[in-house]
Amino acid sequence: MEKLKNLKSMAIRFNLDDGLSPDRKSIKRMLSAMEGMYLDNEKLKEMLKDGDIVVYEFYNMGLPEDSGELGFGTTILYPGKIGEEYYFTKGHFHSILETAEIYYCIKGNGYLLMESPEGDVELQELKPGVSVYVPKRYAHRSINISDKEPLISFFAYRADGGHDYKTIKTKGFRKLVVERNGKPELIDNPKWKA
Ligand code: M6P
Ligand code: ZN
Repeated sequence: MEKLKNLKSMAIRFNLDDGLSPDRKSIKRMLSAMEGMYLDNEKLKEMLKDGDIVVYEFYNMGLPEDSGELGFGTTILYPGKIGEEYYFTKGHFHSILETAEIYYCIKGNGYLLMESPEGDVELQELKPGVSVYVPKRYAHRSINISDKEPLISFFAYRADGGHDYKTIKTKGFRKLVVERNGKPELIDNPKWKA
């Protein structure tokens, strides 16, 4: 994307109901891009036979990725499950590990799952009006536990923080949030590779 030069202030609208912006194009994460990330990958492939779907979408303002700038926007994570696992975002460490991030939940109900390289796990509930501070060094993943509403949050982090997906893609998170007896439960990831 053409870098914005001589940056002036800008006003970007994010709809409080659906989280979408009329001022920017969103980045869509399709179910096909999540292959291998859910416990029940066979179920995912079966679902794909009925066609690909948007699991979540989010925004990148295309600001210069330097330490003085902020990356910000909304993430809209749609409701759904694959087997007993709720829809989630891929999850990532930041390329500059010492990069914190804030989330502010606008709508829906879910969790932010976080874990450090040393294996410390943090879980915070996301509900409208709740802001969550994601500490430096923690990978983070949003999880939507609603069966009808999207989980919509606003986020901000240092623009050059970057995204390291590799570690999570290969090892997954140590913990998963699944639905058991109609309720969300935090369980050990049986597939987690040390
Ligand atoms: C949030 C922010 C973004 C991130 C997006 C999608 O909106 O943390 O930086 O890109 O979620 O999550 P992921 O990058 O893990 O797919
Ligand atoms: Zn992040």
